[in-house]
Amino acid sequence: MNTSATKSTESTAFRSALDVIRGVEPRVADAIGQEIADQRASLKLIASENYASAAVLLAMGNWLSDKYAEGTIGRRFYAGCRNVDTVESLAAEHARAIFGASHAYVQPHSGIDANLVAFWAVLSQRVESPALQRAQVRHVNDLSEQDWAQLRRELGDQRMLGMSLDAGGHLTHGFRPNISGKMFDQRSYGTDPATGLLDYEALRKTAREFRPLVIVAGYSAYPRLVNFRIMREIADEVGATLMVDMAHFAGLVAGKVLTGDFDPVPHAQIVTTTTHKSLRGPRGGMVLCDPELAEHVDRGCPMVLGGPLPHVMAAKAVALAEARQPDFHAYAQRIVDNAKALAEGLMRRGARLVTGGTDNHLVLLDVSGYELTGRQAEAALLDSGVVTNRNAIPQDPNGAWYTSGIRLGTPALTTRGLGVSEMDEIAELIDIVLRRTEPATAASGKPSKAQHVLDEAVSAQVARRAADLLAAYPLYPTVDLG
Ligand code: DSN
Repeated sequence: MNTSATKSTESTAFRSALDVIRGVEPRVADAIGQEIADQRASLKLIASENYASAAVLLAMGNWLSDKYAEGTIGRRFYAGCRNVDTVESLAAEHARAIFGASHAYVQPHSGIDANLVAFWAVLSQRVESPALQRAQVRHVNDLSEQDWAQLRRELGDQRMLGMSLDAGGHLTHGFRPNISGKMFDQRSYGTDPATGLLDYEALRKTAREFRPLVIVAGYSAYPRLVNFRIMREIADEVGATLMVDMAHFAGLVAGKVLTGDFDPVPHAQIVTTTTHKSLRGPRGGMVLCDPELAEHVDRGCPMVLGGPLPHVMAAKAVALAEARQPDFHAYAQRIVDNAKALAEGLMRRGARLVTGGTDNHLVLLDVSGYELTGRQAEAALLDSGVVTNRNAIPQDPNGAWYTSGIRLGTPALTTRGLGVSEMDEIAELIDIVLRRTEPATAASGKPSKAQHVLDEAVSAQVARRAADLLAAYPLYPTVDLG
């Protein structure tokens, strides 16, 4: 279809949808319209966000949403699931083909859900527990208090070793306030304080002492590559299952930028991901695994998950079909080229980056050099039209709430079409804002960790330059809402 025909078809589809919604609750139609306007107007550098295609978005708004489909294909708890079976098997087929996985489970609603499914699958495969066996074959609602008590006794204190949150790991890799830190007796590995890089020998030593059932690799704020061959070697040495959470970099794996030792799928027994970050699909999760884990993973619903979302599985199938196209490889490579250009632009202007650069889609900027907390930097940048999120850095003196870092990612702006020269200008804008921002004074008379002061003329000027940059790369150029 030519571009003007596509433009007219997509515009008609979204306009008609908004008209229908407006007829019932106009405030919802307005909020949806405002969201696209806001996204079009902002310089989005949130490393975990992207812009899904019109086809992906439209695949979610339909009648598949009305269907219950607990269970899996061929083993449903509801009748009438043939169309759900079709979209679920298409999504799984595309996922297996892209990632070279022997099994794909596409029901998880999010990355956290995918990780919970994976944890239960590993426990169920590895731990001798009659109570767990019973739990797996019955609906969770049918389990008695005694069943649950026995399950807890039999599972005991299984051990998990995951990357610490401040080193770039994720909440679900055993952070104490998260359920993963309560399900397991947990210990963390970090990064080398001098370099910020993963220290495989320290990790090997911890694994030898701790003897975990599962080692979790993967990250949400580590700007370098992880060698999954070494991770598997360590896991094998201590008898652990290697689980990799590739939520952040799944698009780089799909796009064949991360291959060999840096592709988790050939090395880990189980890999989880979200589908909406660098993979550019709908908001959701997915689990890939070796054949021995497949039946355990497939029990995710109803063991761990509520009813699957068939409309989202349909959108996953569409997004994964897109990721199988050759141009997705070029997209994935541009994400990394852009992140490197952004990192170089910042460092040339004197900024300090955790690990001194990046090899993937994200940059972790230590804003303590600007004498700011992450929270102040995040707010000052937002005032100036640059959307980022604050993030802890290793051994962060300001903790996980105020933080000393800003995480910047390039998947979204790369989708929009911005390239390396725009990244250099963005580095300049970020540097201008952070140099001109100061901590406000708190009521105690000390510098505040939360409030900042930035001259409005500076933020307005940066916001204008950001808008000029974006004007050359319209978001959803084929969607005109009138
Ligand atoms: N919230 C995601 C992120 O921003 O990295 C991870 O869950």
